[in-house]
Amino acid sequence: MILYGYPLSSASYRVRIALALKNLPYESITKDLRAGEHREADYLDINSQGFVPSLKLDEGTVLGQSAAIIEYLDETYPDPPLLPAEPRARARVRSLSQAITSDIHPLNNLRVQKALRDQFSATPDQIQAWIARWITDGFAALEQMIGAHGGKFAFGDQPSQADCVLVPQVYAAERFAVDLAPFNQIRRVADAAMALEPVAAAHPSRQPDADAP
Ligand SMILES: N[C@@H](CCC(=O)N[C@@H](CS)C(=O)NCC(=O)O)C(=O)O
Repeated sequence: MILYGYPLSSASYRVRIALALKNLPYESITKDLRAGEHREADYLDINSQGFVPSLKLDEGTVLGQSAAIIEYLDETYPDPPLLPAEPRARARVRSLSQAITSDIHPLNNLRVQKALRDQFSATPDQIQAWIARWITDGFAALEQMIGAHGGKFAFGDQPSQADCVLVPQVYAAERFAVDLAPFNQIRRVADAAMALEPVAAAHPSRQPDADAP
């Protein structure tokens, strides 16, 4: 499999964690977002949204959207599972994940930051405040959701899709100097996940092109 991604991209980081937890080998191709490589014609042929990640499967099919990729991996390589078998638990893991993938991350990704800067003349401080606002709002709700079951990880005592998504969002929050002090549950479960070697190996600093800004 080939993963098209970028070290600092949260959505790529999610898939790297899932691949690592399942111990699946893959080739990594970096698309440098700061250089606009994800908007070049050859990559738009692979991913018409111009987003990373994309996962090219052995027989050539290309999958986009990190959550869809993680669910595909889980269905194809079920051990260890990233979604619980029991439908209510499965739905809760998806709720936690989507609180980030649908409601926090899309407001803060690069194209939104660029639009704020170029179309609405936002300053770097205003962009930072925008990012912090949506992460803080979303994390306040997640803090309740995670605390409600009190497991070792984001949901329960095994790492799940929710951890694949939470760890990169915590990393992004730290990069953008968001105050995480109020979020004890989030920090607790993110630390537990990051202590696992496969999760640690997916960290941006440990990727082949880690020097990319
Ligand atoms: N919902 C998509 C989001 C993908 C996404 O926003 N990727 C970011 C990097 S984390 C990206 O490619 N941004 C490029 C841009 O905003 O121009 C997914 O989960 O895969």
